[in-house]
Amino acid sequence: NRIHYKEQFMAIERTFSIIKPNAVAQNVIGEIERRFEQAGLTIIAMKMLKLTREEAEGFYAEHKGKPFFAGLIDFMTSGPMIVQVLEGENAIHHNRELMGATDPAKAAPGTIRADFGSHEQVSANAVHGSDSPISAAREIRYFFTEDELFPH
Ligand code: IDP
Repeated sequence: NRIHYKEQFMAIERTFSIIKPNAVAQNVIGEIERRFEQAGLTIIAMKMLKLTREEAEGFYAEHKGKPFFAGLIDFMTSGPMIVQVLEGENAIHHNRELMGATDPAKAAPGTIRADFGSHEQVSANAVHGSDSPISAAREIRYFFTEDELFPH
């Protein structure tokens, strides 16, 4: 039946998103949120916060030891950012498409990172988005409790 079909084929997912400190400093929070909303993703949780080094290191634990790690932590603790949960069909992949490639200089034209990321500093690439369902679950839990999520 119809309901069954929808459940099976419309993968409604949640993904974790950050509007990074450089984008907050550039005053483009609204422009970035507009892109998510126009693409059909719904913001079901959000807050502004400034990470401590410990929090940033825990969040990016998988990158510990990489040459860019210290610079990434410096950048991610440099100012306030927006953490949020986006919900929608294929939200994880859809968000990654809207974001564009990690390096803003290589991101496709019209993507968030191409438009708002730094072309001098890869870490300042404007946004973060979970890369898999397992990461999404971990990252959402890192910043939000269940009662801070407001599904539509
Ligand atoms: P992603 O954010 O596109 O998933 P990851 O490889 O998971 O990319 O890297 C996490 C973050 O670390 C990136 O968003 C970027 O801010 C930073 N980063 C990744 N690679 C580099 C690099 O080569 N130089 C500086 N920063 C980097």
